[in-house]
Amino acid sequence: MFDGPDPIGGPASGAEREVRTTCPYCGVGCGVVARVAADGAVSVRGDSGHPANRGRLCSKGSALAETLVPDGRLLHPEIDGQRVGWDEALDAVARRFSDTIATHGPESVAFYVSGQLLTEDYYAANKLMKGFIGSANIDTNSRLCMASSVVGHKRGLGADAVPGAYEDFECADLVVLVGSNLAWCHPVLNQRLLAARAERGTRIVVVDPRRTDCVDAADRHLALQAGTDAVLFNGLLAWLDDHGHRDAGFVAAHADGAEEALAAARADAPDVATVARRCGLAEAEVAAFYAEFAATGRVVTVYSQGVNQSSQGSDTVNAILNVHFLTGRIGHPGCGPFSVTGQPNAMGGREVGGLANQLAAHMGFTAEEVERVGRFWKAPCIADRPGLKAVDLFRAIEAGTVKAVWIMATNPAVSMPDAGRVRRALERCETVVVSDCIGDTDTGRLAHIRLPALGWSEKDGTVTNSDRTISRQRAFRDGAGEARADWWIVTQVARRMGFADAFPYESAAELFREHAALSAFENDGARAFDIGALQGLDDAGYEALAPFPWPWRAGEEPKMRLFGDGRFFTGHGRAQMLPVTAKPLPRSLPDGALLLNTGRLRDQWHTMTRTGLSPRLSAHVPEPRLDIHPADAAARGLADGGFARIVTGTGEALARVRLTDAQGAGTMFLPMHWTDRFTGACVVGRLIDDEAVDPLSGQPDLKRMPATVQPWRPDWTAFLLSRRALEPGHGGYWGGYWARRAVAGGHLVEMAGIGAIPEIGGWLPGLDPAGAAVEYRDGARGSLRMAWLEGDRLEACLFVAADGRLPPRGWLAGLLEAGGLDDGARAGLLAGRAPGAQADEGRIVCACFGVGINRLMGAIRDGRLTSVAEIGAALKAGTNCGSCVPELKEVLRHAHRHEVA
Ligand SMILES: Nc1nc2c(c(=O)[nH]1)N[C@H]1C(S)=C(S)[C@@H](COP(=O)(O)OP(=O)(O)OC[C@H]3O[C@@H](n4cnc5c(=O)[nH]c(N)nc54)[C@H](O)[C@@H]3O)O[C@H]1N2
Ligand SMILES: Nc1nc2c(c(=O)[nH]1)N[C@H]1C(S)=C(S)[C@@H](COP(=O)(O)OP(=O)(O)OC[C@H]3O[C@@H](n4cnc5c(=O)[nH]c(N)nc54)[C@H](O)[C@@H]3O)O[C@H]1N2
Ligand code: SF4
Ligand SMILES: [Mo]
Repeated sequence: MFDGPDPIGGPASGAEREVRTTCPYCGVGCGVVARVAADGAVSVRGDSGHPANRGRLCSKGSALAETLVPDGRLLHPEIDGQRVGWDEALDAVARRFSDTIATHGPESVAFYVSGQLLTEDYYAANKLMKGFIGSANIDTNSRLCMASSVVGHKRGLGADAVPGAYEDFECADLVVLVGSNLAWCHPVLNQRLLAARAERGTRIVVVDPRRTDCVDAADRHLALQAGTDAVLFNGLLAWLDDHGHRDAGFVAAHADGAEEALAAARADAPDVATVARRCGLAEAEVAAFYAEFAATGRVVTVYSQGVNQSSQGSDTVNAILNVHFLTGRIGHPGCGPFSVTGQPNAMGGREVGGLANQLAAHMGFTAEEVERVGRFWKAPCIADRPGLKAVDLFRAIEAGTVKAVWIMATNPAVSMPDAGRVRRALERCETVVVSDCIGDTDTGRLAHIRLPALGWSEKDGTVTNSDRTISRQRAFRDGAGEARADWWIVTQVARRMGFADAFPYESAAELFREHAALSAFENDGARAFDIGALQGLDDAGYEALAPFPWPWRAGEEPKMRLFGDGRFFTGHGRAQMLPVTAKPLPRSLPDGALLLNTGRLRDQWHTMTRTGLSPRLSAHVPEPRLDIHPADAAARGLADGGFARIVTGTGEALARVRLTDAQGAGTMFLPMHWTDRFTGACVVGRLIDDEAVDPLSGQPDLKRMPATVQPWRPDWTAFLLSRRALEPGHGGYWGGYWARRAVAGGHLVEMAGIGAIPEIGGWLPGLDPAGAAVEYRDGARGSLRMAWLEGDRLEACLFVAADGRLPPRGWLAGLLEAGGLDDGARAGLLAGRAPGAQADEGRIVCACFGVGINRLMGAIRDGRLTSVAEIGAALKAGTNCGSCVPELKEVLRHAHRHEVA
């Protein structure tokens, strides 16, 4: 359907080649062209022929080649930490699962999978569990991500189908971002929105308790109280009706439940004054937003985790759908509700039925559907009822009723709420199998059997992005070590469990054809998901498959936009408006506690197993960072750049403090990314309990956890730079606070501790303190500086200070990359700066061109730069993906404020 140059072949060796594939990070699903040079070096660029990005990439996409390093890959199957062959590992998984099922029944086993699997992998895992093991205990990390939207879609639209397309962002007149930090989390979609705004003046409203980078380009920011979105949208529904903005024709012909929904909305939010009070907003702001919404026909309401990850996420989704139904703003260019999905294949997982409460291909557990899928699969004992949702699944593991679990492509020891409890449950579980591309993950550490999976660049299959576009991910390199495709691993285990006939697959294409056939099987149009046109696709066609949106029914064209005809997938074909009653926050807020909000950073991806390998991406926010309002910080004695200890009922964490008024008073924000592999104590999942869960979707509330915070005052601080990888697993000193990251040429660990400085001998396994080439001690000031050389190259250096005064890291880190040290560098080594002292880059603001805060400030000062364009001309910063533009503006504002003062 979308034209573009023909994709060029899969893995081969020798000559230079280019392969078109898809970015493995967010749900925008950008097309990527990977170029493999004759020597095997990889570079990437955006695919100008891909409909999602038309050549654009963000900082994470641009840095993909940097993450294609062998560091940390799981290369061989392992049982109890010992390398084994594939046969032995697969036999062991099959035997352990079969034995458990034979003794305790099919409900005693489970799979926990992920939106980072390809559709073909997902399809195989779902078929094995639901069709052949006979239990629906397969759930996915999409439970933590999109489950509330799934419920909202099904209730309102009758199917889990995003109505619109990315193009709608470009032809809308108003885009409302609700609980979505599009600038950081869907950057290319944000770029498309900003380009449209520049061209046609699209207005943008941000609804988020934080002032995110999205606000930079917005006309209005509604910094509402966390958890009050349902009030805001109920109020809007009532207001629209009261002020004559109902599309009476659409409602009469195509929507049910309007009066009930309006009655509930009026009870909750009868007028602007009530909404303003309940949401903590000014009346004028609310009134202006409502009027703007009413006056604009082309409105897209974009929502994400600020809405979904809530104990009333499903209802909030329906409150949003209700206003689009009341005004008939759905199914046409430039309007509609738009759930932006997180993971590259969150949507594909929903299509195959990867959630425990779905069966397969948009079918659920009615007797008719169970019979139909069972017949299609020729499944002897298909599951006939929903299985356990993620939180309940891990509780069942804890209780011992689930005795064997296979975790694929997700890191629940970090990402689940009450991650401490999840870890204890896994420690107790009889059989834990983990398939991952990375060897040492927090979850992998708890596994009995570890299976090496192919990673991006090696794996082959399809993914579905946020606007239902299905794209191919293609392999362009051989797998690392003995890693194999996830679908292959599942297929092999299924065969060994006795289901060889149903798992004959030798290629991803075979799985795709079967998936396509099931989507069309006895589908008379009642099921939205139908890609029957592709059930006969041959291998060459699969290889060449160009991106297309579903549905693509046999004999028809793919459909970019749904519901334009006013027909929905509810039984009666009408949209369903639902009465929604806003609820108070699910947890009480003790005296002195603040609300802890959690989410994402611009340049990291989830548990950092891949983005953490990139020095560029790790430089934007180098350490776990707590954002807090200056007033809340002052009241607690917290200083900017100091440390904070954050405590909740389930756990605690240590993080660096950043004071910022972007954070609303009474709230704090911690990124979700750090794990035990990257820092001493900042697994955010440990801080959040698993009690507050949406009763319908099972999605946990990860954004509103009461927490107390206090200063943590170390007696000394230090950093260690080393050419060799530094990880806690390698031994050495890792007490108190530490955070490690990749730097060009090596590794950097920041450290801090209480009490006496530990014995130096223990710090650096393999490095003898007596072997230090240079050493400087100042007993009075409690400072110590040491450096180790190998030949004339810097091997490692350690700086410790009791007064907090440590040199900048940039120049020293650069020495790791340099060849031999010249005399000047040697002389500067212990001072931590070059003799001529050029400015240290400092924290990196522009990841694409590696431009740091110090260079920026210097250029602004010396070059008298006053605009982002001038910065771009001088330093290139902000001229590639543009994600740092809001931050550049902030730096400019700050620099000029300083100048005036
Ligand atoms: N850089 C980067 N991008 C990513 C990812 C990543 O790890 N890194 N992950 C991907 C995935 S899987 C996902 S799911 C998406 C998530 O994408 P987003 O949902 O955009 O990201 P989050 O940071 O989780 O949260 C979004 C916003 O919700 C706000 N919020 C919190 N509470 C409330 C509330 O009560 N009401 C409202 N209105 N807003 C609230 C937060 O302040 C935050 O700014 O990102 C995807 N993209
Ligand atoms: N506090 C808090 N917690 C959250 C969230 C939040 O906002 N706040 N957000 C939630 C959301 S929306 C999400 S989506 C989750 C994400 O959380 P996770 O899914 O746990 O995070 P990832 O780091 O993406 O884990 C993916 C794992 O799969 C591996 N992997 C990558 N590709 C492959 C592959 O092809 N095959 C296999 N077998 N393995 C692979 C990676 O190395 C990594 O270990 O976190 C959730 N948890
Ligand atoms: S926007 Fe998302 S899909 Fe596109 S390059 Fe960035 S991370 Fe990858
Ligand atoms: Mo997600």
